[in-house]
Amino acid sequence: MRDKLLCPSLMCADFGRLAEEVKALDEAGTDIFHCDIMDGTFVPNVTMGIMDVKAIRKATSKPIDCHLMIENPAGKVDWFIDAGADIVYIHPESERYVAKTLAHIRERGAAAGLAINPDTSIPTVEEMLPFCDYVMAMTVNPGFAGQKFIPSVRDKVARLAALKEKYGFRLMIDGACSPEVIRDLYSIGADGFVLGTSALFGKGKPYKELLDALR
Ligand code: S6P
Ligand code: MG
Repeated sequence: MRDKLLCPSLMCADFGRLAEEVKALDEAGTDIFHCDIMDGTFVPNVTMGIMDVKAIRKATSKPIDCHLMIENPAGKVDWFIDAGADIVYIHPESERYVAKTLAHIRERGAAAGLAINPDTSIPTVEEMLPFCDYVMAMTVNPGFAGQKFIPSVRDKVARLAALKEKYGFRLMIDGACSPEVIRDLYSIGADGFVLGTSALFGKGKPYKELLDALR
């Protein structure tokens, strides 16, 4: 059976106890810590920043990803790699030189990720895929936790899964990943899932119990 990567979305954690939350999630079996970085322009919200990433880096040795929902990320990816990110996702909708920026992330020794909005089609990003270690399909419009899954993205996930081997990327899903969505999209080829309010936070159960059940 393929690995299933479980990636808690830390914007959904209790920030008053961030280091404790990270340690508890680490011990419960997190694969990758997901950090949502927003600029209030590319998406209508602002959440985490560089200081949060540095604090999380101190609290875990597991991989950290930074999902950059910001305009023109090219000049800013270094900030997040320097803060401790192992994986950096950029959006093609916010960057003119996508492949160049992905190549730069790799040159810096991090893994390069492309996060694509629900209405961004595969033909518009296919030339970028050789530069990707991870491709993350957004199943909500980015900006907020707790939104509804957009069902039309399922077909795109299946078509992206068919390209994984050719380009050598891992296929991730972000947005409204409930246990049912995870089961279904894993069965059609998704490798990893960002876990927010739909599966992990605010459930009143220990993280380990929830992560074990999802795995
Ligand atoms: C949304 C962001 C996500 C959310 C995550 C929340 O813009 O990129 O990473 O934090 O999707 O999960 P849920 O289960 O509350 O939708
Ligand atoms: Mg995200």
